[in-house]
Amino acid sequence: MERNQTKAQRVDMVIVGAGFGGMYATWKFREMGLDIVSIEEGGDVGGVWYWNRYPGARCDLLAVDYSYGFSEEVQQDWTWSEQFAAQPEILAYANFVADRLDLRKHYRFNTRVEAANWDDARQLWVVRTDDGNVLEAPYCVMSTGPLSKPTDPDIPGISRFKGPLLRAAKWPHDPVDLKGKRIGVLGTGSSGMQIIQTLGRTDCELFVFQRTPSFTLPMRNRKHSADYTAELKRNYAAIRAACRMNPTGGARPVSTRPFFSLPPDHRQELMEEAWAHGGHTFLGIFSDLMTNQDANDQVADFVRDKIGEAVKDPVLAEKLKPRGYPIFARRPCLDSGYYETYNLPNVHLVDCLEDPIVEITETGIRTQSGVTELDVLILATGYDALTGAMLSFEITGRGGRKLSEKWQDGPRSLFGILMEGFPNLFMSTGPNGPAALANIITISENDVDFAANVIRHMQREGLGAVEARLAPEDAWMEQIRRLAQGNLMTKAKTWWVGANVKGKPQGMLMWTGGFHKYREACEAVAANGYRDLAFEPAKTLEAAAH
Ligand code: N01
Repeated sequence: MERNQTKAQRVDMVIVGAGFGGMYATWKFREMGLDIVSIEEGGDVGGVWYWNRYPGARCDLLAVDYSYGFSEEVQQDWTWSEQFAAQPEILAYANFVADRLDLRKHYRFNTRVEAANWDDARQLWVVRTDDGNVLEAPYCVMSTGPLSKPTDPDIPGISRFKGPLLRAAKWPHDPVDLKGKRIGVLGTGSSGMQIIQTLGRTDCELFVFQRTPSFTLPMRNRKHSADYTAELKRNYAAIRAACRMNPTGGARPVSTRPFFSLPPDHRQELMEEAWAHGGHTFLGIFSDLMTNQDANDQVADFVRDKIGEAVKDPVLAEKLKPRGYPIFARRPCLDSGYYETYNLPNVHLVDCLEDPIVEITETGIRTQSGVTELDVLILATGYDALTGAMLSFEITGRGGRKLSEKWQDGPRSLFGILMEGFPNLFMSTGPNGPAALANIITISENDVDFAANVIRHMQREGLGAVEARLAPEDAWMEQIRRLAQGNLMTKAKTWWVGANVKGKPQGMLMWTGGFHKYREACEAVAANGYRDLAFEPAKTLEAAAH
């Protein structure tokens, strides 16, 4: 059948994505009795964990936080083996949830959305997929993920490289033989660091092409004992409640103690203790690290000293020490011996600030000083984050307005969930929410619950369409702008501010006020009878039935 002759399938809701946001939405709306089709480009569930199978991939948020709280059955029956789970365990968890809650039957895998257009007269979305099918649904949920559209570096010759070119973000599913190879790694963000500290300890010659050094803190991962697991399972309700009250959406220490409120020796003692303890403890000892440059400088000096202690060659240590931006203004990583990796004889640093990359050749990377011959090149060069996935297909809202037009100066929405001009389109962990600055799973549950409550309200009132009102959306964007003004996070060139993609509008893309405040803002809209949202009565009997 020709594509334009395809008969549309009518359902209640289309959900895009099989990451943790999409899976939760699929469960939630199925439980509400909606007829759902969920679409996923990958071959199975897991989102970023389905794709990111690179050596050493691991979540540096506590597994207990980075897991669903909505299902007592799931959290009691699943057991995390260690504090910070590795990718295979997280993917196994996603599969466990999909099996236990019977989610796969709603999914069309290996399928991409090509376009979603709002039909105003019929109050529904017409969604076209790359297999030529068309779905029509009153509601659409975009759980496309903040980090799902990888970017290749803008380096001449990248397509000429003859050896395997592997992307951290789309790692091959079949095993890759890297034994004894000369491997180049481009990128020293969270992905690159995990690859480097893992491959560096294997039989290979590793060449790290570092442009901007990143700060990282020791993870000091620990296995969960049986007693600890039992205690955890007894306390899940309290842990989830704590996550929802926390700025990070996780059960983490948060300090109200400004850096300079303590004498220098006490500050030093706290930093040493936190460093020795590992994990996120370090981030929770002072309250003003992202607002007080002097405090930030002193903490950065402390970490630079630690790099000096870890790396034996003082010249190399200097090259690995980040300078010129505040610590934690790029996403801090948690590592397991990252800096120490550079003491190994098979690990070589190419400092691209001193010796910039000129081009990629058929057999390696040419920097100003010469060519480094490579068998394999690994790209860990990041993502067109937060907006990239949503803008990778055509979304057309009311009156034929494209999302790319609405977002031409940067993303705009209310809470990263609803948008003026795009009725019945809900996002989970969208831009303008806390997104990557807090626990993605806590945010997903919040956002999907918000959407579910709005839809229930519409069902009760016989309403056919909802969107954000323009004034509250503008006010939310203004709050994001004001919060970011005093925040040192804007002082580094990162994907957080859109600086890693050429031509992307620059500015803080996320809500920096903390997850707890974000949740309160979402709840206030519901408590105020949704007056920040504009509703339309159902125009047709069919629309009224939803
Ligand atoms: O990407 P990044 P990522 N020439 O954007 C370099 C999450 N995550 O995939 O900074 C040379 O951080 C670039 O250099 P520079 C987490 O939220 C979490 O590592 O532009 N280098 C940088 O070093 C994270 O923040 C986990 O100078 C080039 C790197 O590529 C987010 O994903 C694990 C270049 C990109 O770093 C993204 O992390 C992994 C060029 N032309 C990811 N272009 C955990 O939970 C780019 N680079 C642990």
